[in-house]
Amino acid sequence: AMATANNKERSFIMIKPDGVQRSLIADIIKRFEQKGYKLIGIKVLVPAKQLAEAHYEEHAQRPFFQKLVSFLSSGAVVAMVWEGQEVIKFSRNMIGATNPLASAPGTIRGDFGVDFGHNVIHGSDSLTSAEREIALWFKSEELAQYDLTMQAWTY
Ligand code: FUP
Repeated sequence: AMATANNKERSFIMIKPDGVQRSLIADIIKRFEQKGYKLIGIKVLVPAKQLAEAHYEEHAQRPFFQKLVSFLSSGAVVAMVWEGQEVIKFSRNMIGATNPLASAPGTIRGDFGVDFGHNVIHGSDSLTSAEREIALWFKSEELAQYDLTMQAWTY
């Protein structure tokens, strides 16, 4: 990586209740891990309605808002923070289009998505939303700082 690159960019990634119910946790994590991104925060929770509303606040005036919020708080989610160069843009590419009928094969929604409203995963869409969402879901002490470089116990 170039010295000027921001290897510390962070994105908020969340496996939604349908993704958890369909046993996709390991597969989704594996994609980010294999690409080389660094997992610095992870937890499983059933989001309170208030948290779900805050997460989707940009959609508060949309007709589908209540459905969106009750879906997100209907079951367990896996909330994560992934770190690495261009992670926001790259994870949106890995996630694929919002409409599962339009998302390319090879993307998470293209491979697993069935329904427009239940689309398996969320990923921040900009630096501003990433910062807002990370602060909403995680305390700073829940984010780990560490290196992924080779250690003496690896070949
Ligand atoms: P995305 O960033 O791809 O998750 O999509 P959006 O932020 O546009 O939408 C957030 C969620 O609202 C999506 F998961 C799907 C849902 N949604 C609807 O249910 N109906 C709509 O018309 C638009 C979005």
